[in-house]
Amino acid sequence: MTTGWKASVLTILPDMFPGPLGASLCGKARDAGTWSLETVDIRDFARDKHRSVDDTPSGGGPGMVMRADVVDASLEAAGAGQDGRPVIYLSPRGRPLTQKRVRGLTETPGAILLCGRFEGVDQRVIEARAIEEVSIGDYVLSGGELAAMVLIDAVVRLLPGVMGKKTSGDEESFESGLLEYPHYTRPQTWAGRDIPPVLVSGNHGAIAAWRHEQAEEITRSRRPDLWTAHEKRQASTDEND
Ligand code: 9D3
Repeated sequence: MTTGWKASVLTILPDMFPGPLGASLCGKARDAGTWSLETVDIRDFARDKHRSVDDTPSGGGPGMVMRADVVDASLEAAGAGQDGRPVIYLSPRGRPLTQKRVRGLTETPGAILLCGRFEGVDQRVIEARAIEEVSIGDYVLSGGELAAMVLIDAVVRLLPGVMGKKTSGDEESFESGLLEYPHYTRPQTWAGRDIPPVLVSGNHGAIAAWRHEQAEEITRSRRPDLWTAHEKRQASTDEND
């Protein structure tokens, strides 16, 4: 394939891209043609002399709203609905992005990512094009661009050939529902702290057991939501054997 997975990012701040996506693993995969990035400057689709992309909210209230006509024209130009790529609007009121959705996106030819600024996009264009809304978490960003980069990074690292086989296995360990155990490397003693002796014992059974306990304790203390889900899975698995 010549282009690979294609991300089209619709934004009024195209200069933010590729940004971090041009470096490291994502940058190398892009140079290799595993994926490609196109930015579409929404402002190019404004029709008035001031090139306005936003207007005051109907019904009143603070801030500005991105115009349906301008956003829709940018979506059309990006090929929305023409090539099997889902259109995703990065929005604080979207469904939370999950590893499951990320994995699903690796099976599509790419994605068209609409980045909001101001208070958001006119609801009519979201409905007219049945656009999926996705959030990256419960905190407030200045706009959708960084969220689009997060989504792209998460997808690209899963594309074939981007990471070694070993790291895609570590994917599965997170999906098994526990946070990771702690890691150590040489020197054996640093700043008066030793590596836990079990890790240098050579006893692989004891090492695996220790790591599992640590993963459980870290999950229990930091992520009660994951811990509860893990316990439920354990209970239903035990029932069946
Ligand atoms: C007062 C209402 N605000 C919603 C929380 C308005 C508002 C704040 C920030 C509207 C848009 C934004 C910009 N944020 C995003 O575009 C965004 C986002 C986010 O803020 N948090 C998590 N995920 C995302 S995805 C896009």
